[in-house]
Amino acid sequence: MAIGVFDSGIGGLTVFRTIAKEFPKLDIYYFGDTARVPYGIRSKDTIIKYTTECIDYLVKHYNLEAIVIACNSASSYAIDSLKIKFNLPVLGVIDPGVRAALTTTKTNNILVIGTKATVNSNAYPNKINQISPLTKIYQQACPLFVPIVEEGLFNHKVAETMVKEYLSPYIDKIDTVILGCTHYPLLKETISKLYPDLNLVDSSIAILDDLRNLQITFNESGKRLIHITDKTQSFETLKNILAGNTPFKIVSM
Ligand code: DGN
Repeated sequence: MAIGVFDSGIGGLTVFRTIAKEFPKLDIYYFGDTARVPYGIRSKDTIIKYTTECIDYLVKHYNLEAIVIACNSASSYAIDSLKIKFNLPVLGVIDPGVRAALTTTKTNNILVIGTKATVNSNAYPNKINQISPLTKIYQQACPLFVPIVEEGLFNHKVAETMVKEYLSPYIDKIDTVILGCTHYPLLKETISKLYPDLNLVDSSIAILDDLRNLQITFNESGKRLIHITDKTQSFETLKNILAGNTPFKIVSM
């Protein structure tokens, strides 16, 4: 038995890496739809269609006990339909991210950053409002963060410039930032260097508790395989950083 970890591309390897480190004997099959990334600019129907096709592939090829949707854009739009379609626990990143933010904010003023799709979905504010209606929520789409990370420039001055550009309007108002995109954990160091007092919520860590709570077989052989739909330059750059020599295969959809 195993789990599947899905992302629109390779950014979800931040989640794969965290889960793999925490559960060394868990069998994990990662699927990154590198041929059709980015999902963050697509419509809800397309995000649901693409995500369903990729999960279908994993479910048909492996004996899965659960699926983790590492992609925030897919978690924002597709999670309900995936839960209906697949007869398995489907974990998204929104709920754990919200939980972690609400338990760690001291001022109850939170900034959510993500792709345009995630921000436009209002998935994070809706969830926060349900649990904590008095929390003040700001949102900011940061479309240039994904290409910066994919070019390996997350510690470069171009990253610093864009972090200032996107975050500075909120700094006096908030104490917590939800990193609502798979790629953003790689910018943690740069954000903390500029704004050391900010509390950064990394969903790849927050989701570990949800996994621990599942009745799944954590004690397998620690098999790992990465599936991609295209071998892109960004895949090679980020795979080296996030997943070392984990084997991979290219599949066509
Ligand atoms: N994986 C996407 C997300 O977390 O929203 C980012 C990449 C993309 O599809 N733009």
